[in-house]
Amino acid sequence: MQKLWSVFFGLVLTAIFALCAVSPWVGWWLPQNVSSYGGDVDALFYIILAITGVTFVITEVLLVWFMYQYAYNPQRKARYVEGNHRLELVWTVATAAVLLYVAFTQVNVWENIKYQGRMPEPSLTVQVTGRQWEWHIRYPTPLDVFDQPASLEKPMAWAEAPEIDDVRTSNELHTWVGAKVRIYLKTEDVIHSFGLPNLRLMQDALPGKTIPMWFKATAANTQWNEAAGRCEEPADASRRWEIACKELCGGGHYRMRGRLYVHPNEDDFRAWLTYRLKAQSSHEPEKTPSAAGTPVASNTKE
Ligand SMILES: [Cu+2]
Repeated sequence: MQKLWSVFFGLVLTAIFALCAVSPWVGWWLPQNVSSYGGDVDALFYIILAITGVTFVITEVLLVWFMYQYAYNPQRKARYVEGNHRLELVWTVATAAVLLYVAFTQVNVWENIKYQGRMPEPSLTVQVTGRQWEWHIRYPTPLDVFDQPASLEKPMAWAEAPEIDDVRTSNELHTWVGAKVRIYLKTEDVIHSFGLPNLRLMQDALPGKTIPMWFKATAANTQWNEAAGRCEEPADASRRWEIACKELCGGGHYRMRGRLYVHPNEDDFRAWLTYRLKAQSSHEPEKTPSAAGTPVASNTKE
């Protein structure tokens, strides 16, 4: 009877392992990667998964085997074991070596994504502010005072000093394929986390701080439709790329979601941004949003 428990334990573990093994083929795996550095992040994920996965399987097999072999037996006396210094030394050193290996393997990827000094010169600067429970997103104006195309790159000081002709959206981040996007992330209230799973990018927003982050998208999922006054939705739902708050930030945390729109090129993006600029400078007095997260009057077309 005692041995049955080990069999049951082993069967549950085998079922869990089988579920993990099939998940990449049934769509329960990583979302599509559309980031220039996403491949490096995924490679680290697989290295760590391989190390922890193999260790997990070995320890669980041993555990089940010991449970079976040494199930309770009233005839057997417990043995007094003092420990084994050599064995303890071996597994301490081996664990330290694995951790050091992971630490050195990840350092370059981390620097490329997170170090300010390594961030490329942006082709587009965006300022994102989290608040309970939505993302406010601010772009530089696409037109200068003579209605000529203006630079979309702004210094960090712009994150602190909004300009009157900046373009604002709620919960919608737009960019184009190949653009090096610099984001200055802020929060108005509590800690939020700006998460873009398809870009393999996540950053906490901390009260009182302005935090730079960057990415370059490698695939498009929308196109500006000037006649309809909206961005085309991708037919395939898996190409609707999500922005999600990844820090539990209050009762409405679950609806603190947004969308990432990647236009095919800069002209298409500028056409959208120009439309939004004109819409927001000409619209009627703003209506009160009916609920947090609902776009204001100028956004109702989408
Ligand atoms: Cu949040």
